[in-house]
Amino acid sequence: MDCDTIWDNARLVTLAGDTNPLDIVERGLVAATAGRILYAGPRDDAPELSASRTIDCEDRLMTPGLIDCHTHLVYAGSRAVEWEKRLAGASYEDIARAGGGIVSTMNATRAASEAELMAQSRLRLDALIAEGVTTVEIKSGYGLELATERRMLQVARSLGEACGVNVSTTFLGAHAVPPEYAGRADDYIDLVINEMLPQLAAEGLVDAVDAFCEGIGFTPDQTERVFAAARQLGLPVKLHAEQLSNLHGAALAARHNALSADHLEHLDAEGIAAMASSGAVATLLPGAFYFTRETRLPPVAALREAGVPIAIATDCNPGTSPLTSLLLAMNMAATLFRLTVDECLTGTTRNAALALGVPDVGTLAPGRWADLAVWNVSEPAELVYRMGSNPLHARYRRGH
Ligand code: DI6
Ligand code: FE
Repeated sequence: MDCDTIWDNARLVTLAGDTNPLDIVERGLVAATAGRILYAGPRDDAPELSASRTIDCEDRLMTPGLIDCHTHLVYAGSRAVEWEKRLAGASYEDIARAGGGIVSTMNATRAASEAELMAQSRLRLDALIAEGVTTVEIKSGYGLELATERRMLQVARSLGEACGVNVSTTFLGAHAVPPEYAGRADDYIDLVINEMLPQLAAEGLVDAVDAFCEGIGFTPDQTERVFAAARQLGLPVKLHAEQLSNLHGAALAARHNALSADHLEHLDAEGIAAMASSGAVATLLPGAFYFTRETRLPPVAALREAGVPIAIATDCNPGTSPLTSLLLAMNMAATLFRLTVDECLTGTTRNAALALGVPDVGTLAPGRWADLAVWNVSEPAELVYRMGSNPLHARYRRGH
């Protein structure tokens, strides 16, 4: 069988099986053509192959390219000074209610040109890529009006092309109420669902729709209206839910067959049951938990018991999680949330792909994109154990 590239002598973490969570192949080989995997399995069982390029992985560990399934990495400015106030005792909510928080990043992002947004955001994406990330979800939500929401989504698409990353864009117009709609949240939701979302969807800029269902965000009823508009446009939904309180957002998301419900520190048994029956992914965001010094843990044991797939992401954003390391996010998920190594690696590959509704990535299996990460380690635990060092040896996206 002719193929473009063979990666030989690798310990494959395929995540392609249904029995052993990581489904490791000891002396493995991957073959790819036109960017897609032809074979991934024991080198001794491989078909006769003739490749134009052979890469000897010298017994290194190979995983699918990592997937960061929840980021707000396109934005301008910084919230470091606001963070100093939080260190001195002000709460995230106090600052948001005083006009800081998301709205202060909104002001900086509205003022930034496309080139400035691109330059500032690329630094964050490059940091993720350096750790073997090949797929990233990028949300809007710092424009809160059509022109800047459009610019954010255009920059997200351009970053994918410029940096060789698969980008899933998510419209998060329902992130906060902009000052010009202060006290008129329902009117702002009218703008989001009747003008912004249809227009941006028609321009091909939207892969999914999200909302911030929270006391300082939007109510379940307002969230419901956003989801109904997404459904009318045939777009999948996901939700920031139960981050600071329990508004039963996860159950609402499950009722709308959401791809995922995210944060979930205040998730209850009703929400877990709803997610288990709908198949929604629980995307945990340990960076936000850590950075806001949250004390209430998401109900990991109950999610595990109920069979809800768990994903892990950086939630890279200037307010609650200025984190651009998915490896550190895995370490936090294990250390703070007590996830296992297997759950952490599954959560940034196979389950992260489920959370984005992108079937072509996240496992080493025939037909998937040849998005691969080769590591200078032999044990999967090494990828979760370290804090701050980067063991990536090589990254391939669609075979290159
Ligand atoms: N929850 C979060 O943690 C981020 N957005 C959201 O809905 C915070 C975004 C910010 O503070 O800039
Ligand atoms: Fe978020």
